[in-house]
Amino acid sequence: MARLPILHYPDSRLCKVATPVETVDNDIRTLVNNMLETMYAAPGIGLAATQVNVQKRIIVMDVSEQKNQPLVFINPTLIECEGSIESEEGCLSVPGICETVRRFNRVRVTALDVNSKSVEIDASGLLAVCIQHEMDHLDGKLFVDYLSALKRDHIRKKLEKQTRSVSRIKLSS
Ligand code: K1U
Ligand code: ZN
Repeated sequence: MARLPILHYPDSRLCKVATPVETVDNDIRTLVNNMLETMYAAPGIGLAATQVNVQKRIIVMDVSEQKNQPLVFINPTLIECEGSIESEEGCLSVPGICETVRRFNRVRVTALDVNSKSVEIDASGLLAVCIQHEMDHLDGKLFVDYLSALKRDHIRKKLEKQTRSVSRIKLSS
C-alpha cells in the first residue's frame, strides 16, 4: 500500500469532473487500498479519487470511532435525499479551514463495491454529510463553493500564502 499526495485548493485539478469506472479490476482495487491508507494517515473520514489526482468516480470513507469500518463506493449515485442538516466541515484539500455547510440529512446511495457488486445504503447525519462532500469532489466541487465569494477568496489567499511559504522553506533546506 502507498500514501498518495493530496491536491490542495486552489489547484485547478480539483475542479475536474470524474468519469465512471468501467471495470472494477485489480488496478482499481490497488487505488482503493492506497486511498484508504492515505485517508487514515491524513487523518480524515473520507477521500475522493479527485483529491489524489485520479479522475475516476471512487470515494472511500470511515466515520467509525475505531476507524475499522471502511466504506468504498465506486460510481456512487444519490437516489433519495431528504431533510437538511447544518454542520461544520473540513477538507483534506483545504487544510486548516472549517466552515458550516447545509446538506441533506438523509441520503440513499447506490454504488459498486470492490467486487463490482451493487450495494445500496441509507445514511444519515455525519455519514450522509460525508457522502455528499465526497460525491461533490467527483463533480469538481468543494465545500468552499457553498460559501460567499468573499469568504472563498479569503480562504484561497490564505492557502496560496501557506503554499508559498512551504515552497520557500523547501527551497532553503
Ligand atoms: O474529503 C475530504 O477532504 C475529507 C474530509 C471529509 C469530511 C469532513 C467533515 C465533514 C464532511 C466531510 C475530512 O475527513 S476532513 C478531516 C476530518 O473531518 C477529521 C479528521 C480527524 C478526525 C476526525 C475528523
Ligand atoms: Zn474534501
